[in-house]
Amino acid sequence: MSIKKVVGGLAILSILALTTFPAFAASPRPNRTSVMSATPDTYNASWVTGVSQDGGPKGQSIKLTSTQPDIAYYSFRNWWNQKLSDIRKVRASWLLQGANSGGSPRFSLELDADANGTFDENNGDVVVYLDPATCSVPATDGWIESDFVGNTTNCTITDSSGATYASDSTGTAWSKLVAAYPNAKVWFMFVIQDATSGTNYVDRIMLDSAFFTKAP
Ligand SMILES: [Ca+2]
Repeated sequence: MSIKKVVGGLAILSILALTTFPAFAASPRPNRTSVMSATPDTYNASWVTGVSQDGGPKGQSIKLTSTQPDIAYYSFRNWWNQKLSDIRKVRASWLLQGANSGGSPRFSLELDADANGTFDENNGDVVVYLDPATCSVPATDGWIESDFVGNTTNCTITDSSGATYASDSTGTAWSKLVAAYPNAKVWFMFVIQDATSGTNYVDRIMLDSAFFTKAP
């Protein structure tokens, strides 16, 4: 699995999209500005009933369905501006049923690394990739659980700078991420699949005190 490879691939696809893949060019990307102006912040994604880590006919989860090179995403409003170092909980459960390539699906956590109130990847800000393929443990009924902040032994986190943070005897992946960006503030957070054909489900998403387990 290589995030850099995925990102590079996407860049190539984006260029190709201008000429040969209008479907991909038409795919919107989530961004905070759109969310704040109340443009819909989901794409090929919605809460569904009957598939849930909680089980039962009434349980719900977020269903992401897309076919490469199309994408799917669901973004999380009202979880921004806090310091990265103040985050205490980022968890989710996943039921991965799609044909998934490296890095998809994942959370993309955009960081205003220099805390200057803008998000500019060309000026030191970064996207952190929280990937269930590299940070999770098996649960029941095919679900896997990610504890991105607390996982002490089986978690690797990467970011758009190419850096890698791994949980080991010297600390958690998350603690190393925070140490790398001590001043960072959360800019925007979304779950996305962009190298997948098929369907994946996400449930029991915990972002500090916010808990997403059914349609809001
Ligand atoms: Ca910034």
